[in-house]
Amino acid sequence: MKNIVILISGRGSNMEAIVRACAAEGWPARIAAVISNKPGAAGLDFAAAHGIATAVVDHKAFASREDFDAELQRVIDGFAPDLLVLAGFMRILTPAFTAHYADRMLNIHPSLLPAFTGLHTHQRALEMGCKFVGATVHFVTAELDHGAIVAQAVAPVLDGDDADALAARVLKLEHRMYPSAVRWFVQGQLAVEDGRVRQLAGEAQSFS
Ligand code: NHR
Ligand code: GAR
Repeated sequence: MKNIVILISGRGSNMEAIVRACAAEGWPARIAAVISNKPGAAGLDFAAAHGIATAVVDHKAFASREDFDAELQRVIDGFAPDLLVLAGFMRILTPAFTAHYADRMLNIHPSLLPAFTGLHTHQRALEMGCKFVGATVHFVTAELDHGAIVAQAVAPVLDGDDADALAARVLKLEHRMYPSAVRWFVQGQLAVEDGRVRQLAGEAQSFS
């Protein structure tokens, strides 16, 4: 039984999708904890209501990123994670932290990486006149939004779309894609070779 720890900063709808899929599909895993850097994050209420351990490590309480990351790592490791999942987690993590969880930390980013790393991705895609937007599940490394790509989802940009409309359209795809990617990891169905990720059971790594 593998232990999954999920980091959130807010609503936590991707965390919720993973929690529900883990239970409904009988993964060989359990959600050991949901941890937020923001006190009062709505996702914490969902996790607690589903009997999942929760914790808050408030980044504002620390003098440096290094100090925050060290405490966050200490709290996370108390749950013996096999996999660390970033789900709307909004703090850039230090190289020491990402090295500690190398090859066992995933993130979902709301763009088709390597396009639009960083923040405000849908607004930037609109401003560039993009005809598709999407999301990427990737392994997390010290280099921001640059880890090996596990899966991607794509959605069209329609007339009249604003960033919120795009985010809502992509979020529906995220809620299908991220649980699949986490399941593949805990089932040992991912192979990483030369920075490219293969799904070993023939499941599609693209969603639309
Ligand atoms: N850390 C590392 N080292 N590598 C990655 O790939 C990471 C990461 C931490 C978070 C999520 C990422 C996203 O999917 C993520 C990937 C926050 C920022 C950011 O600029 C950028 C990318 C992501 C998350 N955060 C600001 C900061 O100063 C704060 C922004 C805010 O609070 O709203 O940390 O988008
Ligand atoms: C999701 O769309 C995710 O792709 C994005 O924020 C949303 C989180 O929603 N993640 C980031 O922007 C990470 N920097 P959720 O909290 O409901 O899962």
